[in-house]
Amino acid sequence: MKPELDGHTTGAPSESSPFAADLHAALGRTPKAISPKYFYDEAGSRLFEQICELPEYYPTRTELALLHTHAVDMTTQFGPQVQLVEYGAGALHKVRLLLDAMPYDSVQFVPVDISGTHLLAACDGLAADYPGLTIQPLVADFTRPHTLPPCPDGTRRVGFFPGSSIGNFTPAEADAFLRLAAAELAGGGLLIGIDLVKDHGVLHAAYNDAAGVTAAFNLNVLDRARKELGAEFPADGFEHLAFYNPAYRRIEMHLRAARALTLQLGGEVYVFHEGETLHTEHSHKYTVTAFQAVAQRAGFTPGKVWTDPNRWFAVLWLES
Ligand code: AVJ
Repeated sequence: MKPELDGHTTGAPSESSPFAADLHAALGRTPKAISPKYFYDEAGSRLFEQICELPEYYPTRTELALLHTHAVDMTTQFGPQVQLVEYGAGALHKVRLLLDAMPYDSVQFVPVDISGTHLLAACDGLAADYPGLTIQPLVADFTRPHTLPPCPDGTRRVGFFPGSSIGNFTPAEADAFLRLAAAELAGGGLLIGIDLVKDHGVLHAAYNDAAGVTAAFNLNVLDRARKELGAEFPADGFEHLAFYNPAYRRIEMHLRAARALTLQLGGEVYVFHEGETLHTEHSHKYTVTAFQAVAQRAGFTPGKVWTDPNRWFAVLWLES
C-alpha cells in the first residue's frame, strides 16, 4: 500500500510526502491555495461524516431523500444489464439505494476510489449485504486516465457520481472530468448529484454551522501539517472563513491569519500578513440548465432530472 494513494502518511514528521511537497507549493504561491483532498485523513473523514449530519448541511440528506424516493425511476434509465461505475466511491452508502431498486445480480459494480484500504473495507460490507452482486473495486484516481474492467456486449456502462463532489472542481476540471466520463461511458450514461444555486443565507449557514464542525474540518489541514510534517505556527493563529462568492457561484473556504504571523515548514518560513488566507476549498453551485449545458458540451445528452421541492439539490441523468 503506497502512502501517496490517499494523500496522507502516518508516523514521524516527514518532509518527503506528497502532502509536504503540495503544502510547500501551496504556501509559496500567491494567493496561497491547497487542494481540498488534504482534508480527508482519518480525523477529517470523521469530521466530514459529522458535517453530513448537521442541521445546516442540507446536501447529504436532500440527495439521500431523492435517491430513496426515485431509485426505481433512476435505475430504469440504466437498462437491464449494467456495469455501474461509482466515481470516488467512499463509504458506499448511497449506491445501496440504487441496488435496492434493481435486480442487482445482473449488476457488475465497479467502485473507484483513491483510498485503497477504505475502499476494500467498504466492499466487504457491501458484499455481505448484497450476496450475488459482482463487485470489482478499482483503486485509482478517477480524474486521471484509468482502465475499467471490460464491459460485456449487451451491457451498458453507467457512471454514478453523487454528493455534488463535482463542485470541488474548477470549471476547467469539471469539463475535463465530464469529457473523460463521456468517453468511457459511451453508449451508457451518468447519474450525477449537483448542489444548486440558492438563497445565500442557506448556503452560508451550511458552511458556517453553529456547532463549529466545518471550522474544525477546515482547520484539520493545519493540524495535519503540525502532526505529520512538524509545521510550526501559533495555535490560535488561523480562523475558519467560508463565504458564498456570487460572481463564481461558489462557496470558498479559507484559513485566515488572525494577525501577522509565520508558519515554519521544513526549514522554510512562510509569512502571512494579518487577514491573509490559505484557500482550502471551492464548492461550486449550479443551476440545472447551466450544468446540463456543461455536460452537453462535454458529450452528454441531458435526460431526466430529479429535484426536491425547495430545488436545493438535483440528481441528473445524462446519456452518453
Ligand atoms: C464533499 C465536496 C461535496 O463541498 O459541500 C462540506 C465538502 N466542505 N463542508 C461540499 C464540504 C465543507 C463537500 N463536498
